[in-house]
Amino acid sequence: MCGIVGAIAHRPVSPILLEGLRRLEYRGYDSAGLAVLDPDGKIGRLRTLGKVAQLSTAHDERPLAGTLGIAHTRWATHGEPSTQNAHPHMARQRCALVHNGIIENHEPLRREQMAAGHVFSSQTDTEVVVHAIHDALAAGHELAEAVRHTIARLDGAYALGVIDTHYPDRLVAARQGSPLVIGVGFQEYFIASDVFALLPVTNRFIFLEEGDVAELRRDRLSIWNAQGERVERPLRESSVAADSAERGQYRHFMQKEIFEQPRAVADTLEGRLSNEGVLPEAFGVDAERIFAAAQAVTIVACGTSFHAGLVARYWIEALVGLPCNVEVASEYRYRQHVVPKDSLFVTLSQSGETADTLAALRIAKESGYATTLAICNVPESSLVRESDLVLLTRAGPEIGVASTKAFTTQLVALLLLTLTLARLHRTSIGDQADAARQTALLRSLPAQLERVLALDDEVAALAEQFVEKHHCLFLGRGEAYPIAMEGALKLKEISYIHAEAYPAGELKHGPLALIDEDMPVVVVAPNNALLEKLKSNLEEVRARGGQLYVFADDQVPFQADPGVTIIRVPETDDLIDPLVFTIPLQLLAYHVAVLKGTDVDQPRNLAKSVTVE
Ligand code: HGA
Repeated sequence: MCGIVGAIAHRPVSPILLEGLRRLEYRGYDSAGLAVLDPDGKIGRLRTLGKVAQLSTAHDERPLAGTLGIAHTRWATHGEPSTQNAHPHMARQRCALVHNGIIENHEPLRREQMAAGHVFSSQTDTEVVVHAIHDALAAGHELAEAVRHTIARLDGAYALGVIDTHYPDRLVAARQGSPLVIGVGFQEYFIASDVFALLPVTNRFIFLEEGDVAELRRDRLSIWNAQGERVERPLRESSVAADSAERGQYRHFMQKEIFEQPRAVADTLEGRLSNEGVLPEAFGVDAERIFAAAQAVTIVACGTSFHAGLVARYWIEALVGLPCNVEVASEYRYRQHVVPKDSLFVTLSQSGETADTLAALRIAKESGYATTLAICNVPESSLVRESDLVLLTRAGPEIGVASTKAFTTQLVALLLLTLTLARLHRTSIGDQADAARQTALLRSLPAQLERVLALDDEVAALAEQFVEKHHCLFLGRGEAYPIAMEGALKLKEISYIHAEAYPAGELKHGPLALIDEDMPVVVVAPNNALLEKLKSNLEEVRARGGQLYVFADDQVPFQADPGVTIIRVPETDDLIDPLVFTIPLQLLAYHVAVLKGTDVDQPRNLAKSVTVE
């Protein structure tokens, strides 16, 4: 959340900053701003409410010239979205700052600074940081030192970019709890919240570690760790193509990402399967030994990733026979929990920077788990770096705020985990004979997903029946229940229709009271052992005049009747049902949102990569 870009170069930086912001916009989009040190040694600043396009237009009218600058796209945490609250924030026209994160002790700092005569121009928590840096500079500290001095007084999370009129030759950055990467060019350096922002200017990156402070000059880079010692951080080359964050022929990123799923799933499986099953090395050299000794699994995640974890609980308990607990990270991190003996701690996150999930991981590392495993889409993320074991999903950049391909590739990763555990724990599904069948099934997944994507037109037509609705219920049983939860989440995120998911068996314990002709009921109905039970639940809805929309396996003998619409999903196997049935629900949410005219990729109030608590 919130995107930061900064640049120090021999060329004008405004175009680099604006393009960087455009590429980071998925992280936050309520306001944006940039500050550039002009040739006269003054900081020019532009801030606008709304999206980066507004800032670009303002910049066309009043361009900022200069070769050193910082920029920001905001997702407000403290203070409403407004021009006044947009970053960069400045202190006495001397220094300017951009911030991602939350300063938890901003109130006492603000009181202290106001008493000392500082005038505040925003309601943000951020502004205290720039005044504190100003005071440290005024006390005679050099810029990097002033930043170090300031962060020692901050509680909370931050990624910072700072410029100062007295130091036209440097840009200072710092991070703690929020991501920040340095881009390395020829006689120029950049900072950004992620690599995509900088791909047009470089593919060489240095990832700052927690507590690092960096000073970027045109010809040199210096980094200090949290203890104030000079350190070298490795330079890495990114193989991500600059155009990977482009929409191409698609109308929205979300649509592109839905249709990329067969390829994303194929890439996630690539090199991880042999004809005998999941390759032993898939999770790292030592993983097999630890997995074989595991007696329990805990999965912690947020949002869509949490739903992937819930599916995995059905798989792991049924196919491996180990107890599996799944919990949202924001709850897990703040409660006392019991760590079962020899248990694995698994985190799921697209970005690997999800604040609550990262915090949960850090707690888990102190709590006596046998090992920590991250299932993540970003190789250089904090979650990956801090976990013992890693399985990377290879979904590629996901820009749409509503997660799609990250979810299905997480499911693939969790299936690989389940099958590996099953083999090591010698359950029947882990048998050699089964392994060949599972491999074939997994390999058939991309083709199966292609087939289900062919439902696009049918689902688009169906979407028309949802546009006028204000509420919607999603039902499923077994593994289909978390898939129903994910379908409801997609619909509410991007179409703003209130959607809830229930295990179908829970209907009569409450939600049945809501059923009438204005409450569409979407049902996830794979052809599995729970189908007959599910059908009885649907009769309960029909008997009360509910409108049913049933996504059913080809082979299920459902009858379309008045009040019952059936959407046939190509027949598949129980093991991969959750993946297959996810797709039409994503398409449904997408088409409803398009028809409603909402901002599909950047829905209101939300942002991608939830790096604040
Ligand atoms: N707390 C700051 C920055 C917000 C942020 O990082 N969001 O993700 C503000 O509200 O401006």
